[in-house]
This record gives sequence, structure tokens and C-alpha cells, in this order.
Amino acid sequence: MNRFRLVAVVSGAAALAAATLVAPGPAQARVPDGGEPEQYIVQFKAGADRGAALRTLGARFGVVLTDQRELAVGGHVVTASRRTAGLLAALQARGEVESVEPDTRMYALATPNDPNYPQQWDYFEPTGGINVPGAWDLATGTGVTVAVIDTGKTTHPDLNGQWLAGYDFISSSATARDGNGRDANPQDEGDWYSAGECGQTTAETSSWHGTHVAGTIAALANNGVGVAGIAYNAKILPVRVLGKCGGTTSDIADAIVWASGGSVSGVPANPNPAKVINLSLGGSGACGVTTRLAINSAVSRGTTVVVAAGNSNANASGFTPANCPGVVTVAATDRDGNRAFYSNFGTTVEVAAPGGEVRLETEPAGTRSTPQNGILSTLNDGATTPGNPIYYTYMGTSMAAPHVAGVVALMLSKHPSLTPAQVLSALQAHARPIPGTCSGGCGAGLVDAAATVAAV
Ligand SMILES: [Ca+2]
Ligand SMILES: [Ca+2]
Ligand SMILES: [Ca+2]
Repeated sequence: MNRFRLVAVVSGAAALAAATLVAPGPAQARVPDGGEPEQYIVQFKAGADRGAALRTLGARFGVVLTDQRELAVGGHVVTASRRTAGLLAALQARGEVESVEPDTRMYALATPNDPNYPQQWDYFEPTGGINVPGAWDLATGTGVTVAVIDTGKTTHPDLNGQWLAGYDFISSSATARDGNGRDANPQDEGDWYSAGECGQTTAETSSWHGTHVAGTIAALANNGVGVAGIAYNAKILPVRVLGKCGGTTSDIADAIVWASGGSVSGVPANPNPAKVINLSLGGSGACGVTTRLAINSAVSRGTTVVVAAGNSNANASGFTPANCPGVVTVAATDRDGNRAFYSNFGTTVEVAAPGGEVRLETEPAGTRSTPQNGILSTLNDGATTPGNPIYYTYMGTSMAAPHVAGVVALMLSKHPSLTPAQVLSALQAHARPIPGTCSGGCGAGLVDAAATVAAV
């Protein structure tokens, strides 16, 4: 049986404090369209009889044109008593007019007020970001359920109300740490282990990996705390498959089927089937028949399956489920838009997204020299069992995949009937070339949230 591990590069989360707070940004404020008359900015030629021009044209169109005021830069604001097709062109054609343009209504850009948002470079920086703010003018994830098949959920103020009921698919009591096999409570009980356990020589604290992944997808925005999720009005279905020492192919396969609305023996039907599944997990080897059938089953129900490429700086073709047919495999990029040093690559990768780097390639695991270049999201500070909610930077293809899952949720909230094939096609068609380098191949390039959402 293949043993899956989470594919974040994580270390010592519990020992570190919450991210630094910074001043809030401008609040989101959309000015309503009051239905006022059509409005133009007209540059008249020097000495032109403006009044005569507007009276003549108004009579021709049966509207009243009024010269409201002159602008500091010389144009005149001209209003029409009602919207009238052809008026702009007719104004332009007048001999008295130098130029004319519609007095376009502008809006406050939908930048959230969350205090840690300025640290989410992965959303908005021109080089390494994926252009999320432009997408928020078009969609925020409303009505979409995203399944996070991972370590389970924790209590966090930036995820309150975002978690749906979910399920715990871990069959082994020792892996689950909740005293039994599968159950209806997907609470993350912690995946810490001692030195010598899980095939590792050194001990590790709990990762709260599923909480971090969920925050990137759908952390609450504009609530005055922490970070913003990409699809902050979507809901998260927590499906627990990873515990102490990872999880099994068999549990993950059942979880994929159930999360997408399929039936699993012994498990109540899922009342909230997910149109998007995030799998920030993997193991080495071929895509086995069990995983293949589970993914086919989800895709056949219209669910898009997003998968981390893996963190071995190797060809993703050697890692499952990254190498499975029908999934969107995501490589990780750094803040400069290069393939992250740990990210897998190759022709099985469909797109790339920020996974960040909290340390340099030359530094040993556990070092954190550049946490500001990692991916900031929701977490917990408990070393073993859950402690307090915090915000923390991780790096990994585990962090890249939920960026894409979040964008897919935005796409589906705008256009709910998109098929998985249409989703992939749009993601790739509107990705941009990797700004830096990606030896080995990063698919169609870095996902562009605004361009992709606008196109669907
Ligand atoms: Ca259990
Ligand atoms: Ca449980
Ligand atoms: Ca927030």
C-alpha cells in the first residue's frame, strides 16, 4: 500500500509566533450606479460656440445636453438627459469638438482590509503574484464548495463559518489519534511524531497542514483580522485523510469519491458535494488503479481535482497523484517568479502558482531566513494537540495547489456549469509565461486569476 505524505515543507510551526500586524489597507467600497444621465468629457476647440453645438446636437437626438463645468485639464463635463445610442460618435463628429470620451465610472479596487493582506505577495505582486485582486471585482467564490482532503480542520477566527461538516476517512485509530476509525468529526488531532517514528530520525511537531491549505482557498476577507482567502466567499469541506505518519491510498480514494458526491459504503451521503477538490499530498510511484478510478469518478461528476506536483525537485511523473490523468497538477514558484527550488516539474505539470520559499536552497531544512517570501495563511500553534490560532508562512507545492483551487472556485462562482476540461483549458489559456526560470517545465505557466475569471 502506498503511503501518502503531505507535501508542504514544514518545520517547527509551534515555536513561532503570529505574523507581524500591519496597518489596515483601504476598505473595499463599490460606488453604486445611481442611474444618472449619460456623461461625457468633451474637449472643445478654441473659440468654439459650445452652447450652440450642444443645442443643435440635443435637438437632433431629442435630449437636453448640459455643459456642467470645465475641468482643471480643460475638458467640459457634458451630461445628457437620458442615455442615447450614437451620441458619443455624433459629438465626436462635430466641428467644434476636439475630442470626447465617456466619463467612465471607476470603483475602489476590491482590496480587502485584512491587516496581514499586505504580506500576501502571492496574490498581488506583479512579478510573482497571480493577479487575485482584479478577479475579486468579478467573483468571490459564492456558492462553491471546495473539498480540502488533508489533515482535517481546526478552530480559527479566519475560518469561522467557512468549514462545512466534512468527514474523517482515516481508518487506522493509531494514525487518526481520535480513538477510532472513520467518523463524522474531521477535527485535526495533530500529526506530530517522536524521533524514530514514521521512518524519521528526528521528531516533528504537528503541521496543521489542512488549516493552512484551507486559509489560502477561503479564509474570511474584510473581517478585520489576519489574511484573505482567494475565494473568500466559498465554503471548505474538510475531509480528513492524513494523520500521524501520513495516510493511505485506500482512505484517500474513498475521500475523493465521497467529497465529489459519490457514495462510500458505511459513510453517510455527503450533503455538500464539492466542485473542486484540493489534494496537497502525494507519494512516489505510478498512479495506481485505485487512485485513478477515484479521480475518474470525481471528474465524471464534474469535479475539478487540483493536485500538488510534489517537493522533490524532480520530474512529477514519478509522483502520485500528480501523475494521474485528469488532474490539474500544480508546480510551485517563488516570489521572483522562478520555479521554487523544491518544486517538481515536467510535462505532467499543467500550471504553476506561488508556493514560496521561507529559506534559501542552500540552507538546511528547519532554517527560516526568508519567511516573508513564504505563503502566509491560517495555522495553529499547538506542538502536538491544537493550541491557539495563528498566522504563519509555509512553503511547498502544498501551498501552490490551493492557489489554483481558489481560482477554480472563483471561476465556478461566476460560471457554475464549467466542466473540469473547460476549467483546465481556461487556466492554461490565460496563464502567463513564468517570469523567471523553470527548468524541466512548469506547464502553461503562472496562473492569472483575473484574466482567467474574466474569460469564463
Ligand atoms: Ca476516527
Ligand atoms: Ca475524527
Ligand atoms: Ca481575514
